[in-house]
Amino acid sequence: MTEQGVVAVIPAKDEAQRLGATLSALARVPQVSAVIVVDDGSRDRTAVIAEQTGVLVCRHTRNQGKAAAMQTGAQAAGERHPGAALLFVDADLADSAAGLGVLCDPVLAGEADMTIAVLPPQDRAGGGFGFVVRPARDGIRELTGWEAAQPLSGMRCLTRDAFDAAMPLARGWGVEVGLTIDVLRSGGRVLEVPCALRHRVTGRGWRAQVHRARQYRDVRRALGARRRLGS
Ligand SMILES: Nc1nc2c(ncn2[C@@H]2O[C@H](COP(=O)(O)OP(=O)(O)O)[C@@H](O)[C@H]2O)c(=O)[nH]1
Ligand SMILES: [Mg+2]
Repeated sequence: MTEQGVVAVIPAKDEAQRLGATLSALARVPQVSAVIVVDDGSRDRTAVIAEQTGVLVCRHTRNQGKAAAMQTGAQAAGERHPGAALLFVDADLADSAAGLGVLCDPVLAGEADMTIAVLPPQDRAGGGFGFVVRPARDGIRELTGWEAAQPLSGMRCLTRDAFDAAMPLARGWGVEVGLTIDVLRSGGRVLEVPCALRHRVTGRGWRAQVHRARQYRDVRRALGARRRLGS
């Protein structure tokens, strides 16, 4: 395993249906030298599927949220691959995860401290998504002057130094907005990179609305905490 590559960290909750395809696609990305799945208290076979592919699996016995899972994965990565860049990957990308290489290149080349994937339009628009995207984008602009096309995008590659500068992470679903602001405030160069990724579409049912409401709450909290810290 070479340390020239990046360590992929996949936070996963109840992703048994799509994780297998995501892992096989990731195995075809040459820039990825190791993969860590963090099973965040799943009630399905997520952990078993990850273990069967031979990647490192960290388990939370209880659900702790996306940010906590990312932190657990990053810590395991730091212990086994000190100094390696990290690639955060959502578990629901399935085959399209094979397109993540372009996200790693600018970081490995030293041209960016963090890259963020910009996804093409998805098959169906998610219900009320703009309701969280807009405050996230406005908050990042207000606090850093930086304009994000997709402020909530979860696929990110960053250097170890950039990650460490952003610790502790904002909780739950505020983690992406927090990372962007903290990396920029620490002087990091952040770059959005178009990536041909597809993920599960969040519909308009009550579950989706609950997801969006939680996302909204966590984004507001992440922004509030960073406003208090000042710029
Ligand atoms: N650790 C953790 N990850 C979660 C949780 N809920 C969802 N995820 C993961 O976070 C990623 C994004 O979730 P997803 O439902 O696709 O959200 P969306 O893309 O914003 O609609 C996926 O990899 C999920 O498995 C959770 O409670 N804890
Ligand atoms: Mg998704």
